[in-house]
Amino acid sequence: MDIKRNQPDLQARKEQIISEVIGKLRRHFGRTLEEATPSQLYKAVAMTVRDAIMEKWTATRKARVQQQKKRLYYLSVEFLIGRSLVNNIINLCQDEAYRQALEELGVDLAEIEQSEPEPSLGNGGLGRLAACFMDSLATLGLPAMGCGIRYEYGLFRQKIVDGSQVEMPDNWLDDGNVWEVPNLDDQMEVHFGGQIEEDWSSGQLHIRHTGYHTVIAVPYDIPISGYDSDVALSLRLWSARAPQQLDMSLFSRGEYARAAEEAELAQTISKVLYPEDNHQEGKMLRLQQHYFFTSATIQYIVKDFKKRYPHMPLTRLHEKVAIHINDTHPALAIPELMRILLDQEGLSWEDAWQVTRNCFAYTNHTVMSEALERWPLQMFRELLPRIHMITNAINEQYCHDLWEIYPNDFGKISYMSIIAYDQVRMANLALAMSHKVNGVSQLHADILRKDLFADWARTEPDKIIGITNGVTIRRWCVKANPGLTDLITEAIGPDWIKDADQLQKLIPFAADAAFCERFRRVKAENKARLSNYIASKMDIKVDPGSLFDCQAKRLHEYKRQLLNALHILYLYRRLKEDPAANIEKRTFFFAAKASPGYYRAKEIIRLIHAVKVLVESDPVVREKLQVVFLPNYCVSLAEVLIPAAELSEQISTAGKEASGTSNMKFMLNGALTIGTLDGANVEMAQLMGGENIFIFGRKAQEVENMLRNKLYHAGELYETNRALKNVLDMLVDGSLPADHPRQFSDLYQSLLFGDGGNIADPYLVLDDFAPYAEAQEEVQRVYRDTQEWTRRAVLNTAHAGFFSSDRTIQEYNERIWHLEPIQMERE
Ligand code: CRA
Repeated sequence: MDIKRNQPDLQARKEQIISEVIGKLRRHFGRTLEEATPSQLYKAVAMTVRDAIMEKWTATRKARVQQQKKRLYYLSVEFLIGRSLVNNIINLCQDEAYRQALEELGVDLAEIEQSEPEPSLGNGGLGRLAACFMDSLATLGLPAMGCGIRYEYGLFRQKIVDGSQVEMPDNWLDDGNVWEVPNLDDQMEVHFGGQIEEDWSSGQLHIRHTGYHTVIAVPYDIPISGYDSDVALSLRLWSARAPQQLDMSLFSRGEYARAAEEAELAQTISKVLYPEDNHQEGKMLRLQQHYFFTSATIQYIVKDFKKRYPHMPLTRLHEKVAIHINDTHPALAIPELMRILLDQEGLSWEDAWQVTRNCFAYTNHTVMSEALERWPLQMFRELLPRIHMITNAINEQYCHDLWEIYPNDFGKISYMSIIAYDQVRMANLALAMSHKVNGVSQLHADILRKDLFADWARTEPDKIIGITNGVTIRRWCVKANPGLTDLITEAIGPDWIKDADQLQKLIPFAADAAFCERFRRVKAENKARLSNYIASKMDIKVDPGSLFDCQAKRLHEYKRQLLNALHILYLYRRLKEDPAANIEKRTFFFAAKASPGYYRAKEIIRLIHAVKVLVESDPVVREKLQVVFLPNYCVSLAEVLIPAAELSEQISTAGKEASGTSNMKFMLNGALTIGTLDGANVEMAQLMGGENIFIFGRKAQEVENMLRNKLYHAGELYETNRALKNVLDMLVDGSLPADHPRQFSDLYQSLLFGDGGNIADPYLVLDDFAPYAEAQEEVQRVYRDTQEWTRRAVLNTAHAGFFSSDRTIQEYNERIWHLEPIQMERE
C-alpha cells in the first residue's frame, strides 16, 4: 500500500516510530529489541499506534463538547471488531511509515499481528455490521458512541474432532487488551430484583425501589479512528463487577467462599457472549445482560446531557441525542429512559413518552420467528420490577391508541400489543416506541412492510424504511487485500477508499487486457496466500490452480450449506459414473460455526466432513474435487479467505436472509456470486446487471406462497428426479464414511418427511437443487473462459461501491439521525 496522503514527513515519522518502539520495549518490558518476544513487540508497536490515536481522541472530545452537536448512541449487544493494530495503522494513514520503520527494526508486521488477541464479541453479520458502522461513523466524522458489553469470553473457538464441532472457551482478555481504557468516572449502578413501593406521602408520587441487588457497570473505552480523518470515536463496552469485591462481614466470620460469591455472581453478567445467531435464548442471564448494558448506557446519556447542557430541559433531549438500537436486544433502553425521566427527572408521562419516541430508532435484522425476542412475563417482572411496571403502562397507552384506530379489532390489537399471553414482545415494544424502524435491504424492508410488520406500516406509513447494509472498504479491501488496493489506486487514484462510488471508474478497465491480467495476478497471489495459510495451519495441500468456491457464514438451515454439500455429492457421483465427465477442478471451502445447541446445524458440519473424506479417498474424484472445512471462522480468517475467493456462495432460501454482508465483501474482492434473489443479492444483481451474477432458484414470493398454501411436497421431487434421489440415498445407504450407526438419517428424514410437526424440507433445498446444479454448470462454463471470468470479476469490484458502509451510514444519517460532522482543526 502506498497512500502518501497526510504523510508530510515520512522520514521523520519513521524515525519517531523506531525510537518509540524501542522506548516502549525498554520502559514497559525491560527488554531490548533483540530480547523481545513477538507478543512484547506487538504490544510495543500497538502502544505507539495508540498514542497517535489518543491525541485524536482528546481533540475530538474537545471539539464535540465545544460544538455542542447532537450525538448518536449506537446500542448493540455485539461489536465484532476483530483485530485493531493493522487497521488502525491504515486509518491513521501511517502504513508506509510503519512499514519502513518496522523493516529497519527487522520486525514483520504480519507476524506480530498474530500476537494480537482477537476480540470475537459477536456471532456473525449483526455484530460485524456494528463494527463496520463504527469505522464509517468515525471516517465521516459524525459524533457517535458505540455502546455494548465487554464480554470476558467472546464467541467460542471451534475445533473439529473426528468430523464434529467441539467448542472451546475464547479467553481473549487473558493477556490484557492494549486498546481499552477503563473510565472509572463513568461507572454506573444497575439494580436488579427487589420491590417497588409507591409513596404518595409528599402529595406527589415517589417510586421507592427496595431490596434490589446492585451490579456495578464499569466502562472500558476503545478508540475508533476514522480513515484519513482527525476524528476518533469511542466504543464503550461495559464490564460487570460487584459493589464490594468481598463482603467483609462474611469474610471476618470465616465464610470465605460465600464472601466471594456475590462478586462472582455479579461478574457472570459480562462473562460470556451467547452463541446464538438468528435465534433467541430465553435465559435469565441474557435478560440480565441486556438490562445491564442498556441501563448503564442510558444513565450515562442522561448524565452527559445534563453536564453538557445544564440549561436545557430534558424535554429537549432528542435535539442533542439520538439512540439507535441494533435489533431488539437493547430495547430495554426504552423503558429505562422512561424510568429515569419519570422517577429521577420528574417529567410527566406525556413528556417522557414524547422524548423517548423522538430519541429512539430501531433496526430489524431478521424475519425468522425464532429470533424475535419474547421474554416470559414472570421472569421479566421479577428481575426488573420497575421496568415491568413502565412497560405495562406503555402497553396500556399503546393499546388505547390502537383502539382509536382499530375500534373493536381485538385480534389486531392483541397481535400488536407489547405484552400478551404472558410474554413481553420486544419487537412490538421497539416498533411502538421508535420514530423510525428500518430493514437491512430493500427486499427485507418490503417483507417487513407487507408481511411481518404490515399492521404497523398501515398505522404509520412512513415509519418502516429500508437501508441496505454495507461493509467498510478499509478493513475489507485496504487491509485484507493490499494487492487489489494498490492495483485499484494505480488505476483510479486513492479517493475511492473514502468515496467508494468512485470504484465505478473501474468499469472501463474490465475491457483492458493489461489491467485484467494484473487483476488475475492479484487473485492468484491471494489464492497462494490462502493455500500457504492452510498448509501451515492445517497441514492440507490445496491446488491454487483450482476454482476457489467459498461459503463462509454461520451454519444455519436457511443458509443452505446442505444444498452446497448435496451438490458436491452429485458431482462425485457424476465422476464415479464417468471419470472423464466435464467437471472443472474445484476446491470447495466451507467455514461456519454452529450454535452449540443447534443439533441439525452440527449434523450438517458432520456431513460436510463426511463428504470431504469421501472425496479425498477416491483417486479419480480427488483429481477434480477437494473439500476444505476451515475451522474457527472469525474476522482474521475472513481477511485471508475472502480475497482468495473466486466464487461466492449466497444460496439462502429466498426471503430468509435479511441482507447478508459476506456477499458484499466477496463482491468487493472480485468474486462472482452464485445466489438466490435474497437479501442484498437482489440489489447486487440490479446494480451490475444479471449477467455478472449467477442467479437461480425460487423467488421470495414463490417460496412464501408455496409454504403458506402448502403447495410444496419435497417427496415428489425425490420420486421424479433420479439424480437427486441418488444423492439423498447416500445419506443413509452406507456410501458415506460415518461412525454413526444411523449415518445421516436425521438430515434425510427432515428433507423428506419433516419432523415434530414441521413440513418436509421447509427451506426448499430439494426444490432449488436442479436450478442450483444448472447454475453451477454455467459457473464452470464461464470459468473456463479466463478472460470472460476476469471481466466479470472486475465488474463486480467496480459495482461494489454502493455496498460501502459509508453510504449506509450517510443514509441512516439523512433519514434518521440528522447529525452534523464534528469540525476538526487540521494541523
Ligand atoms: N444473522 C441477518 O441474518 C444480516 C445481518 C446484519 C442478521 C443477516 O442477513 O446481514 O443480520 N440477522 O443486518 C440477525 O442477526 C438477529 O438477526 C444476522 O447476522
